[in-house]
Amino acid sequence: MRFVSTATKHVRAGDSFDRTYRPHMEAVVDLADADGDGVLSRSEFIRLGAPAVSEEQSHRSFDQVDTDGDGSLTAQELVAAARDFYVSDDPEAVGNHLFGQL
Ligand SMILES: [Ca+2]
Ligand SMILES: [Ca+2]
Repeated sequence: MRFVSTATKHVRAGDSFDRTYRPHMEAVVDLADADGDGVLSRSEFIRLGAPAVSEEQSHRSFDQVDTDGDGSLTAQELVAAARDFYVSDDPEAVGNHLFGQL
């Protein structure tokens, strides 16, 4: 429990979470960005799919994480979803659609 409260405090503190997570998400985008435009299209994101996640769920996740609705995912949108996953108590939080629920 102490780990969870300490980790949550770290995630909520300033921009330290973004600084820590951004390189990870940029690497994910780089690996999956087949056309090299610097963002993930829907098809690039779907190809990333986790084995336990249906293609239908991947489409729903894409729609949730694409918060500006431009049809592509940036590293920043993925970082925001990850932050949301760790700090939000809302079961419908965007990050829960990407990573599942704790
Ligand atoms: Ca791309
Ligand atoms: Ca977007």
